Amino acid sequence: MKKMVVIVAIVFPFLIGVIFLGNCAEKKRLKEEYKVEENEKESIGEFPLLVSDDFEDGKSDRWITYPLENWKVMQDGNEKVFALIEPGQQREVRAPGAYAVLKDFDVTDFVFSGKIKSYQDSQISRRDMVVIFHYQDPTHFYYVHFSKISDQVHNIIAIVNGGDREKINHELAGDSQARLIDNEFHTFKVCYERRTSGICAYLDDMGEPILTAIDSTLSHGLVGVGSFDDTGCVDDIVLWGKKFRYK
Ligand SMILES: [Ca+2]
Ligand SMILES: [Ca+2]
Repeated sequence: MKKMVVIVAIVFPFLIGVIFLGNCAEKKRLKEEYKVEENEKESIGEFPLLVSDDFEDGKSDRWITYPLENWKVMQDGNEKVFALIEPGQQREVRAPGAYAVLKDFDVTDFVFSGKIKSYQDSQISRRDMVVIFHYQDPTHFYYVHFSKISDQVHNIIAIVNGGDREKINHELAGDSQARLIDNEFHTFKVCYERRTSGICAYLDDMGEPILTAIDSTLSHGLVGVGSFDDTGCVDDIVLWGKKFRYK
């Protein structure tokens, strides 16, 4: 009996130790496998994290780019960024001339955030970077135009629906706050809620949108970035959302 007690006293804590260490190893493996960074939120409300990209691996194979050769991952200071190195050309409809969209994430509701920087001369008031969403094909998508000035076609939310782009945001032409004023990075966030068809766009201040709209014309598609007719770059892209499912 005494022998039995001694064996249990030695073996039991040993087994607990093995299970505990095994659990730690499993957690470490999962963390490595999915590379969940401490600073990346795994979900926003009910929307799971779909993708994040800081371009530090030098790759851009998650993106479809237009024009193909105008985009490349390159060094910008201490960071690798995804850069639009040549402006796009105007196409058959008035719309951003260059863009890159994330190819695997056709979303309805979403929150899309990241950093954008314009390489255009800061004296040029019509300088811009855009955020694309609900992209379905080259002439059907929405975009948020961030610029240095606000008017009917600058610093707006617009729809491209088979023809020239049209302003759809509530803020009157000239009234929206234009913050793309320099050659620094600016944090953006664009959100769409399917239930209300509400669209919100933020720049620098993540608490107060500078552009708002309600529109349900397209309702789903890919997200991305670009510029109407300038150059610039993006970094630290994060997308949370609900994937669209064909019925
Ligand atoms: Ca980076
Ligand atoms: Ca421009």
